[in-house]
Amino acid sequence: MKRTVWRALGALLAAVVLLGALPLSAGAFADVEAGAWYADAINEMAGEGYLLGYPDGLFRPGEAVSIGQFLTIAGRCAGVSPGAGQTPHWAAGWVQAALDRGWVDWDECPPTGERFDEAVTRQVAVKALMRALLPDVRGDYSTESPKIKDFGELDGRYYESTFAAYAAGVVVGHGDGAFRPLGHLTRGEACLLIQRALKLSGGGANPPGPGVPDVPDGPMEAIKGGASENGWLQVKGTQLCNEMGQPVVLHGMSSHGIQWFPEFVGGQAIKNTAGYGANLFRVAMYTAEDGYLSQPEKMEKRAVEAVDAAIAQDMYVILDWHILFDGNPMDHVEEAEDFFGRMAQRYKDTPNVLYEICNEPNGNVSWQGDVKPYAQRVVKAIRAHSKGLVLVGSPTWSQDIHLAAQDPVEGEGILYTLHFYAGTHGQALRDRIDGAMAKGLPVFISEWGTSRADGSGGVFLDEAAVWLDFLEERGISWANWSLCGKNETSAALKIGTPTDRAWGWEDLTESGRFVFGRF
Ligand code: DCB
Repeated sequence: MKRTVWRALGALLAAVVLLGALPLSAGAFADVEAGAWYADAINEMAGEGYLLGYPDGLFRPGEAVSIGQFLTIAGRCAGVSPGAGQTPHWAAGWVQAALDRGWVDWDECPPTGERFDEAVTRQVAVKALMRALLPDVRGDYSTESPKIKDFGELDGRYYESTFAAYAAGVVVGHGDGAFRPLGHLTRGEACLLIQRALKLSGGGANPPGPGVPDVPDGPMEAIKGGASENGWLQVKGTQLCNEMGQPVVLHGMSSHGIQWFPEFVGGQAIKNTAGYGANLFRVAMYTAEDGYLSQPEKMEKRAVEAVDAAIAQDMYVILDWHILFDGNPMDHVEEAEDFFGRMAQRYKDTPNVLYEICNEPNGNVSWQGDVKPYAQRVVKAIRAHSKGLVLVGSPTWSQDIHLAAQDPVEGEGILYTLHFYAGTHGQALRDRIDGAMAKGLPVFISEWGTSRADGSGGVFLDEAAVWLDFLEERGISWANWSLCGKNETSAALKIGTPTDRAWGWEDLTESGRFVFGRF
């Protein structure tokens, strides 16, 4: 037994030495002071992607760690994927993964969610951790129990895992020798325990990268930046603002064509993007290519279901009239007036919905002769019922915002879309945005991709990063093409990824990881 402890200490020492040799970054969190006893563990684990902290950039090391948080981090360290969560809670998939593997039992943490935010007891945390990372370690009663001063308080159910934790050196006990099985752990302490177990397990070589933040501000029904927080959106100058007039930025995924990928506009798929921090979703309802024009009832029903699924997650949602092969929106202006009139009526009391009236005009089409007059008519149809924002495209696949800037559409609550693909479009188009904004045009990136303009090639992540930094500086919102598992580089999911469960990092493509990491 002494041996095991020495080995554990040795591993820890090696880790400390290794850490010392690394250029220690400034530290990931403002409230984790360098030199604090838990700082190295937190910084190292955050650096490897196991910890994400709170969305406000703090870690809150002194706060009690919840069951949901603890199981999420343990799951990431064990390299498992989240399971099919039974509630919309952000941790549901991770708790399910722990339940499926017997790291915790139903009575310790029911999958129904009501206890996910409760502080975890030390005995449950240690059991889950040992089962997740060091399932083969054993400690014997006669050696380990004397180390635990308050052994009498330990429920027999936790003997095996607690002895194992002492034997391995994962738990070294308080100065007074007590384990406090029913006490709680701070987030800082939890981090130290998990890191010890992770190192002893030989893990840590293949970290998962950033995933679902372990501790969003609240349950996903009230995601950060969602509609319940921001209400009706409005435009002030060139800036998108919330109902109170404060700037807001929306980030999220665009669907692919809903006629081809219905499973990616189901409730679970949309919820998964919210779980990674998206507060926006775009429903791309193609008009041509077997879309709305050839099967209007079916496509409208599907679009409405997708919009409702996004609303259920408190997200903003773009209803996109996805013209593409039909390059001139005027060709079907009556259908568009009819459709958007009905939708605006349906969602007249719902601040979540934005209306994108023509995805990408292209071909032989002009701003003044076609797109603007089309927009005037459809805006009128929408405004008869709703004050929801309207997004207007422009010729050349929604790149000609300079033409719109010279001659904008009349009315309130209108933004102009610009679409770019990082492998095709660069500085010239960014300059065009600055030029249009200088003329007072509000810009919205309702579609962009990490690929070339044909949806494949690359991916071009360096170029995409330049683009996103540019947009962030200007407070411009965006949706990324696209949420599907098609065999093209712009797709966010790997081919064949199931859509009925949460997605782990390993489900995402290179593009998906980059984009989800930026929500
Ligand atoms: C846009 C469209 C979008 C298209 C992507 C990528 O088109 F809004 O529908 O998506 O950008 O090209 C692609 C899918 C393919 C699908 C194809 C046809 O990724 O899986 O087969 O639509 O439905 C653009 C944007 C920009 C430019 C050209 C296109 N451009 N385009 O700058 O030349 O030709 O579709």
